[in-house]
Amino acid sequence: MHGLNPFIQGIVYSTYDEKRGPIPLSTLPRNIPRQVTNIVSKKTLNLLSVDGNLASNDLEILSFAPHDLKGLVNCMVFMDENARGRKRFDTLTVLFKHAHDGIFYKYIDNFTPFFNRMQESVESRRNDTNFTDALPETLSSLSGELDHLLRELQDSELKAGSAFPVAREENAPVGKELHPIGRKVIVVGDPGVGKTSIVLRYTNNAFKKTYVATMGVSLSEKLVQVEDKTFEYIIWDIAGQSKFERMRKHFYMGANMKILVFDITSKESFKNMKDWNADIGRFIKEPIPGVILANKHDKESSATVTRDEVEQLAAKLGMKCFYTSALSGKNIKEVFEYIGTLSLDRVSPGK
Ligand SMILES: Nc1nc2c(ncn2[C@@H]2O[C@H](COP(=O)(O)OP(=O)(O)OP(=O)(O)O)[C@@H](O)[C@H]2O)c(=O)[nH]1
Ligand SMILES: [Mg+2]
Repeated sequence: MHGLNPFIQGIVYSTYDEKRGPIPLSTLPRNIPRQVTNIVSKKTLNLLSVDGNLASNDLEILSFAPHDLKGLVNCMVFMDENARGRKRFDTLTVLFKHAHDGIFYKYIDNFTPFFNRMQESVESRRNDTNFTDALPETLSSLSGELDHLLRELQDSELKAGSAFPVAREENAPVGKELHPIGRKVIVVGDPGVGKTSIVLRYTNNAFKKTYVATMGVSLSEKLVQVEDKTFEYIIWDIAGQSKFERMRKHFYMGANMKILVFDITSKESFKNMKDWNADIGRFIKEPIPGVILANKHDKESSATVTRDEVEQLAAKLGMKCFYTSALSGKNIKEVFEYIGTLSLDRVSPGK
């Protein structure tokens, strides 16, 4: 145990050394594999040098793909009389697992003040000779603050009724193989079609009559056994309202599976299925498997979309369609079992 918050895999402080290039100066825990710290230092400092206009103190999210990791990166530029160009470039990266990136995208503004404060304190000491020696303490106090913040966010989300993914203490540390197999599932479709209700039925076997529009994204997770493999679904229930359009592309990134939902009593939501599918395609380069849900099947008598139309759409998009009802629970479990078998085909050997 390294005492880090279970959502945080590590913290890396890097600098651009004039002779050696990008190097990690200090890490928490100390034993993060070299391959990881090297790629973090290179990629984050590249961000600063490639994009010269990038303001000091911008928070960015970067992917360190081969390691299933992402990082919240704080870029810093300090004045230093002794450095070439009189500037010193540092980055501070908080690493987390790809599957948990929703929390960091969603709450990036909540993290900013912590990084600002840390940067100020670093700035005042950056040119001290013992700066590097004091870094472990700085990282450890930042780690404590982030732990506190993450727990607060988790509490408030739980109170608000949305499921916050639970990062287990025994989460595999950096560099180790991950068990169970993490799978990011995105759920999209027009507002009010029943995305949140479907997820709630699946994860809690519950149903709510009142419609509360999802703000941005709501995350939940569920362990599923498919044949001899255990999957950890991280379900991203994405808000359908158009005001969330801009942030959506962030939510699509890294998805392994998609669930497209329409409401059989809303022709409009059915017509928009193609657009939702295309929207995902724009931001995810590799095609991902998915399924179409014709929801609110309990209201079949007032359906405005015919079976023929549904079949045509399914054929056109190359996906299977299920008639579901979050109200009655019809086909909900089956849908998730089905996408489990889809992802089985995609699990690469050795994973
Ligand atoms: N009769 C019936 N009502 C449903 C069903 N699924 C959802 N609803 C109702 O439809 C309304 C909207 O459901 P939500 O799950 O919040 O819709 P959403 O797709 O998450 O909407 P956004 O978050 O705005 O994108 C709620 O009042 C639900 O109770 C269903 O299968 N049958
Ligand atoms: Mg919703």
